[in-house]
Amino acid sequence: MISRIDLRGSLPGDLRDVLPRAELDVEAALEKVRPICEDVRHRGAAAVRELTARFDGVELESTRVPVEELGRALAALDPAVRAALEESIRRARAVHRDQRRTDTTTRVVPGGTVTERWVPVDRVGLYVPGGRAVYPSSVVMNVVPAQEAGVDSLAVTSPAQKEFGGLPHPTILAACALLGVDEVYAVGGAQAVAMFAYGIEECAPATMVTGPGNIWVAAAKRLLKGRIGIDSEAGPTEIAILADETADPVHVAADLISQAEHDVIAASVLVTTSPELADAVEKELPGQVAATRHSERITEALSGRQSGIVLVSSLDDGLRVVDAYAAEHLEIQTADAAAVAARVRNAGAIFVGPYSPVSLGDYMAGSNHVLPTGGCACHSSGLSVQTFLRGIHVVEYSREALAGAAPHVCVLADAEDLPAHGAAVRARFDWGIPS
Ligand code: HSO
Ligand code: ZN
Repeated sequence: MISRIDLRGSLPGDLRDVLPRAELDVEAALEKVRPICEDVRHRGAAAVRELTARFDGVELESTRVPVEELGRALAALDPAVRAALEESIRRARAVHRDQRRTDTTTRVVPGGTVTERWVPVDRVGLYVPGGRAVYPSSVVMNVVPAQEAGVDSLAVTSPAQKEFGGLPHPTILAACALLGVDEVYAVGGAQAVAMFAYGIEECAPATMVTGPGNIWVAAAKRLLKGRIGIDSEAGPTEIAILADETADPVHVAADLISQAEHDVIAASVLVTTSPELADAVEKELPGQVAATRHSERITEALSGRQSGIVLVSSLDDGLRVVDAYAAEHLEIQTADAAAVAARVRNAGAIFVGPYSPVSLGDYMAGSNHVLPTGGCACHSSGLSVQTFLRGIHVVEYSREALAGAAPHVCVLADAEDLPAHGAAVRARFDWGIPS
């Protein structure tokens, strides 16, 4: 069911060539998405309504979901789901509140200061997928950091669903209500991203669009990036587990399966120093897979070339492998897991020890579950308060402080053959630099 890669000899120079990984061809979707975005740009709400009729089979009177529908969805929400969402929000808020930045002022010289001022973006549009993947937890993970960053205006959009009378999925609406978001649209796909980027009659343009989506949403985000800010492009989900002989094969198998449940192209990778553990996990998988609801999807994900068990000869090699892979989620199930985790350099999030499975992080750890995929964890981080902030440098120098810097400014300006730069300083001292 799952392939093996034996790296117990010496490790290859570029590990990324041998490690399993899914590819998503967003580039190919760009040409299809371009006319959709142009249409929304030029014809606004009329285009969004036509595209919704064409792609979702729903005739919308208005793209905006009436506020009463949010209250209605919350009233009808299963109380256990409500309680779990409330606890998830509470924990996420606690973690994200601590991420808030305070402005810092550095006195560079007497009379010369640079302040870094943190300012939230004005307006965020959050995309929430519909259809097969209904993730109210992702509404929490996107909305909470934006709110804690101090974003004033927050709108959510999710595809219109025929079976719910043209509204987004009711659990999504209820999650919005719990989070205090009352601006919600029933629009999905590339047209939703274009709606936020350009604005339409009933929806003001947003400064940033975040949230996961299908390939059309990813392509529209790539196309419109620059006009709008985006979070990282969400690819298929990944779990890597670094484990030694102390790991419990039942837990390891369950965790590999848990993320394979998302998608047939989801990736589950075990990196281990223990051939015995590898054998035991391989033995464990079929039974657990057969016993779970989405066994077909999971089987396809686990047997795909993006998943596998990688054997290494030492924990050091294992660390090199997981660093090269730069997983979205990395579990450490080894002896002294905290010390091993401290040595990891590349991962979206790290789950340490036997009682920190990825599923905990998906819903209830307080951490964010929107994380970099596809190896992007070597240069990017997951969603956080920082995603929604800009650090603005505020420079304030007195006459004396400028005089002190002036000779150096003029020398560097001349060295770059930009004498007018130096002149802008000299002009303030009657074209001479005071000594
Ligand atoms: N594991 C997914 C998030 C998620 N899991 C939502 C369950 N619901 C990507 O981090
Ligand atoms: Zn998940």
